[in-house]
Parts: sequence; C-alpha cells; structure tokens
Amino acid sequence: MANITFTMIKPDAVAKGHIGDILKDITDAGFKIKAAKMTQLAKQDAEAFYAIHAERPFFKDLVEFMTSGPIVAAVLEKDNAVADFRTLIGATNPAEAAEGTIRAKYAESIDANAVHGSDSDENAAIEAAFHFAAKEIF
Ligand code: RTP
Ligand code: MG
Repeated sequence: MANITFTMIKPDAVAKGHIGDILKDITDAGFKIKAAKMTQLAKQDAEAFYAIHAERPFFKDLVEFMTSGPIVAAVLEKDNAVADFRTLIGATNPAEAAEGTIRAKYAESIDANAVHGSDSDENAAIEAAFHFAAKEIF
C-alpha cells in the first residue's frame, strides 16, 4: 500500500465550505480518490484514531475539535502518496506552511488546520481501514 494515503477534511474547513476547493487541489496534484465520505466522529472514534497522541497536552483539544462537526474522510492513491500528500498540505501550524499548500490557503490555526494526512504507509493502511470497509475502497 505504498501508493496509498488517508486524509480527513477537518471540521473547520467543512464548516467554511472548502470541501470542493480542497478536493480539487488534491486531484489537481495527481491524487486519485479511492474512497470518500462525509461523517462525524464520536468522541470515542476520535480518541481511538488519535490514540498515539493520548499523552500529549493538546489531546483533549484535538478530540474536542475533531468531533465538533462533520468531516470528509478519503483514501487517496498516487506514487509516493504519504510524503507527497504531506508536502501538498504543508506544515501542521499554518503560520509555518509553505505558500500554496492546503493549510496555508485554508487553515486557521494549529488546531483548526483544515486537513489530516497520514504520516507513514503503515498508518495510512490502519487509518483507511478505521474509516472504510474493504468494499468501500475502489
Ligand atoms: P495530522 O495528523 O492532523 O495530519 O497533523 P500532523 O501530522 O501535521 O500533526 P500531528 O503531530 O500528528 O498532530 C495531530 C494534530 O494535533 C494538533 N496539534 N496541536 N497545539 C499543538 O502543539 C499541537 N500539535 C499538534 C494539530 O491539529 C495536528 O494536526
Ligand atoms: Mg499526524
């Protein structure tokens, strides 16, 4: 699955009406959408998804934010998907995100930072399976 990554358009970007803009940036950059859905994470879903950050000081705020409204989850395919997608979205803190990146264009803050991108091939597979059944990935 080295050509797969997983993304979420986060509640801030959905609320601001940027689903279409962000999906266009993603497909313009050469990613193919293999799965996509709009959903809202329950507290226990967000806690499980971000379990790796459970001990971090920002964990409670992260879970609260990620459950605050609907998201769009998607599985994306491209050569070098994980690294190329993280380049496309830019730094976690939008103040440090390179010009033209999705976070530079649409994020508000380090918490409300518009999009998620998997950080490894292994996590991309885990995260895709967290949100989608095999038959929902095309
Ligand atoms: P993501 O997982 O959402 O793609 O973001 P990332 O890899 O760039 O950042 P990560 O370290 O995985 O952190 C996950 C999310 O937690 C929030 N965060 N807040 N206040 C802080 O210092 C802080 N650090 C991270 C961000 O919203 C980040 O996207
Ligand atoms: Mg991360």
